[in-house]
Amino acid sequence: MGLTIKQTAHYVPPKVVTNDDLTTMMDTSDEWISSRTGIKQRHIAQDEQTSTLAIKVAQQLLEKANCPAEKIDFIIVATMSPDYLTPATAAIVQGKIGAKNALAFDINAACSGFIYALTLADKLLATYHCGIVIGAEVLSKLVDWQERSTAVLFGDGAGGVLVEQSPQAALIAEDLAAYGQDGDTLTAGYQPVNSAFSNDQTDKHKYYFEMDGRAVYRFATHEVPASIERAIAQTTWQLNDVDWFILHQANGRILTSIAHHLGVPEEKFLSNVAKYGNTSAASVPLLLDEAVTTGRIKRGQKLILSGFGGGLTTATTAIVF
Ligand code: 4VN
Repeated sequence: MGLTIKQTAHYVPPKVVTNDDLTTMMDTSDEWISSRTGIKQRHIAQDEQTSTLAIKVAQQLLEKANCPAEKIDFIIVATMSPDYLTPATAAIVQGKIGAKNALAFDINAACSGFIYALTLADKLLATYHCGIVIGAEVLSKLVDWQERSTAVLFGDGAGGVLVEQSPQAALIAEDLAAYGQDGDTLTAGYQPVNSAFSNDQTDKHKYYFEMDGRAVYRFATHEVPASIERAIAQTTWQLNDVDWFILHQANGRILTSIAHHLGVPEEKFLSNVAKYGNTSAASVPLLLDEAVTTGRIKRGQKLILSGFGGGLTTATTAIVF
């Protein structure tokens, strides 16, 4: 028994902010942003919360799968930008779509979150039958819109999958890892201690994204190929058998660098970073759904899904779609 992906869906807020739009807010240029990151635009939430995006994805999944909400046993939302610390974004989704028999919780493994959640879903499907796994982010609320080194990178969006228990396991290998000792190279959302007993004087500034870009870039180019190699080693596949690599859309140049490290043609690395920027936990399911919908990814194909980033973390799964 294992997991099979029944349906995929995505939703992004309608407002598009182009690189040129950003030049009116900070000292940057389309040339700088596109040449270093491959990003041309991003979608930004105006009135939508993270749950709003996730609910749209969940509703589409139910509709596409022709599945009544009562049949859903679990809902996992991977996010680093939840509406609240409690209730969980997944619980908000559960209430809104009327999945009255579902358990619901969020997980935070930053840019690896969706893959961590998918792997957890695989374990839950040992006893449960049907679930929804969503990656959803409104990263724009964690961005300092005066700070050009990070503001140009991130965007908002959501993607997800409806998964079912199946005798034919589709998730055939997993490799999850954490490097917490390097966690301070990528932080956002610091919650200061604020009690009658505290003297915490931490700079509020820490609420917004802070990234040692070089360190995280170096981490990604070394640890992501290693994680992919370890996942492949658990299968009967060779690297060249993989039809598509669906990686976290951190930055276009990082994808090129990872492809070179692995010795795989870059054309096998799907990308939509130009349209959406870096959407953390949402980027893998958003790319997966676009590639399925446009017919690039077909049933039976061999996929590598891989996330990497905050934590620091990496996460790879090998999937027969
Ligand atoms: C994983 C990664 C990144 C990331 C790291 C560095 C970076 C994205 C640094 C050099 C800069 C262009 C941008 Cl590898 C972010 C996350 C968070 O999701 C996860 N961009 N860059 C330049 O000057 O060229």
